[in-house]
Amino acid sequence: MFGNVLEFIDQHDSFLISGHVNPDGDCLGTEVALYHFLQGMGKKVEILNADARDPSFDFFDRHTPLGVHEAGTPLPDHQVHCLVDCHELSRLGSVGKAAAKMENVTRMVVDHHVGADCGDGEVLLWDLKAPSAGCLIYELYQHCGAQISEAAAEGVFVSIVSDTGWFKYSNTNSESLAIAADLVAAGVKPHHIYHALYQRNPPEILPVKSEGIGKIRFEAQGRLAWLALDKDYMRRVETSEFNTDGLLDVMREVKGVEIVVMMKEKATGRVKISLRGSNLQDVDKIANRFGGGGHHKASGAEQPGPMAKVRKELLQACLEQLGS
Ligand SMILES: [Mn+2]
Repeated sequence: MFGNVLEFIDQHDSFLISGHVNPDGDCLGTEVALYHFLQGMGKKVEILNADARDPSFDFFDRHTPLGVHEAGTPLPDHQVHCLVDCHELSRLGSVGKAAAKMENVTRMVVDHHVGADCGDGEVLLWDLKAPSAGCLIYELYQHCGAQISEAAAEGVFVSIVSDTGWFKYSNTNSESLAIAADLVAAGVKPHHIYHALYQRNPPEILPVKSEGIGKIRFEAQGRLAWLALDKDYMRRVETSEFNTDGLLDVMREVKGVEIVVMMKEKATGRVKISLRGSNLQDVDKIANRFGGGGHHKASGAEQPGPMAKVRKELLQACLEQLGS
């Protein structure tokens, strides 16, 4: 796989890199690492996402321009479009719509999510067993024997800690730890990254967080934890810049919980679904039933709404999976 991809990269000059909507640490970190890898090979590279990065990722700006697409405008010229941490144009938001209109572009997938056949890619750097998409860029460096730069190492490190929950999840293995050790040797400072990501909250998020915790509910003798966040609450989340992923962790911390569900109502009324499973539960199967997907232990979907309908159907599907 890596040999073919390197050969393909060799034969092309200009690359556009885009990740999924609401880019997370794996998505952004992988983009950053791939950007520097391609630049190191003398390529013309640009990153363009549908959504802006979260302010906590501002440290990436030191080395890497993370461009944001203006919806409805055409994409800059490029020969290769790299789809990062996803494998379908539909995950790219406004960038995907603009990309569908481009001709003579080859799509390269850099991903580790469950999916059928090739997705929308023709060239694949796709490994379901990779702890993060960024690990695939690390492997690319290894494969061609190039020294990883500090900027690229930082990207791969953020991708790993993001997708392993700082080495807490079941995808933490000797491989992800060995890669992390190598990245630290290349100059990455884990405590700086942790501080940048999690220890710069404004005090205003605390009441929003505690209100969110108060909305957590349990079913099936505590095996299912769920949380439905309506529009009004989500507006306060946005103004306070609170990251609701923390609420998923709060639910996962409770003894006996096997499935965690978070539903967030967008301003449009659509409902974003996040699912997390314990070692006993494959939540990707539930996400698939609602038109989504991801990983076996962490998956998601989006539904048109209304919230009450989504909540009823989703909780029913979770209870069915739990056999209760
Ligand atoms: Mn990922």
